[in-house]
Amino acid sequence: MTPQTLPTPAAAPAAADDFMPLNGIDHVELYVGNAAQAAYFYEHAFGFRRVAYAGLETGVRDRTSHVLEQGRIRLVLTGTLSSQTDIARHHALHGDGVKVIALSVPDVDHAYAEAVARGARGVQAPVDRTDAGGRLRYASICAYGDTLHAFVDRHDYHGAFAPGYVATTAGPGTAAPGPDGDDLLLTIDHIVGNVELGHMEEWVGYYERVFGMVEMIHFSDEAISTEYSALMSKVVASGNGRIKFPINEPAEGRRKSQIDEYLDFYEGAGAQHIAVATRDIVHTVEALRARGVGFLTIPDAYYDDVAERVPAVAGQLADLRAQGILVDHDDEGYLLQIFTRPVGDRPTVFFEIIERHGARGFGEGNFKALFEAIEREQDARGNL
Ligand code: TYF
Ligand code: FE
Repeated sequence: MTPQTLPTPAAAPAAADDFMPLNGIDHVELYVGNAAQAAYFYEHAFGFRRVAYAGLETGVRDRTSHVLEQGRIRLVLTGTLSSQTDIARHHALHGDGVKVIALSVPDVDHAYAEAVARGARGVQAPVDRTDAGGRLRYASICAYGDTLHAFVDRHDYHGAFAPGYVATTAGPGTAAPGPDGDDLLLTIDHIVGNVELGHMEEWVGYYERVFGMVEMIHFSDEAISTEYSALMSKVVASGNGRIKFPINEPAEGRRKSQIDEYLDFYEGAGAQHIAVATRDIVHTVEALRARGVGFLTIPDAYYDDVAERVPAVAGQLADLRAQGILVDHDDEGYLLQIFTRPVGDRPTVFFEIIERHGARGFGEGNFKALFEAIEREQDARGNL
């Protein structure tokens, strides 16, 4: 197994002018229709481990939340216990989706004050959440659509995830590690947001202004279009390179853009995909397939010129072809990637599995093959 080369962080800005230091993604919270069953799915299909739970048994009366971990990835799956909560409203409108992208910060009060001063809309002013496990500091602000960014500082907290939660290791949610006992998934590589037509620049500006993120060279400003669907995309990243947020907006095509399909079914802007890094994508995809995860299908002809395009993967070609894994390269290296089908009822949220070997891009060389695969699925959904 070749060790993965994580993207080298760009030169970090000097501490003095980094008004918004970000350690990384603390967790991603999804609001779902049935958190008990979603937890079972992420555990048994994706190989996450249950680590914490909050609900009626822990004194929480309006919701139930399951916290799952794998590698450095932490997901919180939250469902409502009544029709009268924000969770119920969010789920009725959007279906299963990402509600909170929580960022680990050294100082929640500072992060919140800076964000609000720079034009972010505050949702939750900084609060202490405390219990026997200690003190967790938390705040949140609005992002695109109904999505929030939270700021989390857990350095004084030593309990299970957060106050109100209890540690869980056994029961119906017994740990289900990968087939060889190793984690299949290591970390979140990027999280993509889909925003309405004409709003991409505004959201790129939001990340630049509020978080001090910088736009990464992605692909040209021209819309990426295939026969039917088209989109525009720009990527913002934190100065230390640990957080990458591509933002997509639909563009004119012959038929409905895949981004429009998302916006229609999500009923607004929201997180489109969570890309998770793995060290051995062939093994990971094999294991995920065996556990029932569905992936987009790529025509076999895609593999005809892969060994020429990216000689470094020639020896792995049969495995990559067998698993339908895509290959791209840039001047810094190559990457391997694959996309799941939407994971819920609506054709909205999906996952990407990515193995980087130096390349810092997002698979631009695969966009045509990938978008054609997405369009075949759109056709099957009657999306003309
Ligand atoms: O994050 C990215 O940019 C790649 C490619 O609707 C991509 O994963 C871009 C747009 C899209 C699906 C995948
Ligand atoms: Fe991606």
